[in-house]
Amino acid sequence: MKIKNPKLWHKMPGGIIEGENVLYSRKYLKDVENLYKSKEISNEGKNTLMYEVYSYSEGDETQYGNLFWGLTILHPVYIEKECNMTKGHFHENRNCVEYYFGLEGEGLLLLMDEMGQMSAEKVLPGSLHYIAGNFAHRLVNIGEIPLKIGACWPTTAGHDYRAVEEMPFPYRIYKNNGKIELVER
Ligand code: PAN
Ligand code: ZN
Repeated sequence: MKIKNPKLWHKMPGGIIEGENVLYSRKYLKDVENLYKSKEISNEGKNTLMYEVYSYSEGDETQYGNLFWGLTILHPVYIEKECNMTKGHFHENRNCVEYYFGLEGEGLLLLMDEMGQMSAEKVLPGSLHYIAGNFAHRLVNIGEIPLKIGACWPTTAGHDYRAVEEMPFPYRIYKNNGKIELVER
């Protein structure tokens, strides 16, 4: 019997499990500019790479009980001092929970319930974050290096971005002279 080599999931960007069932997507500023307060983004700025998402699963994605394993990389970009963030979403299936955990860099995880109440957790290497099924979640990079987090969630969860567009997270996150500021909209 041959012993198999393990998948080095945290090295996904290095291509270690490339060619297997890995999905990859990226967002440029032009894809997410509406999230930011600034309306003065140059055409050149719009091509800034903001974040990358790898996700991986085996077997049938429509099968209840199956899981995605994911890696998100949020680059250290500031739009007039506002920190880089993911779009943020609820899961379409509000029963589907998720774990995030910090790998590299420094961030915040914003959690918002369906009434629009928000809390925030510090994300750092080794931190573990349980995201209940009925909470919208958004990652924010508050550091100077890429923020990398691992994630695990059901393949049947789905992404509900619309609910967050209709009821945005109530705070914007800025870094001003090295200090993090949460500013109410
Ligand atoms: C993550 C997120 C990823 C990107 O894999 O999808 O961090 O964030 P947005 O999807 O909000 O752009 C996750 O939470 N999956 O469920
Ligand atoms: Zn999610």
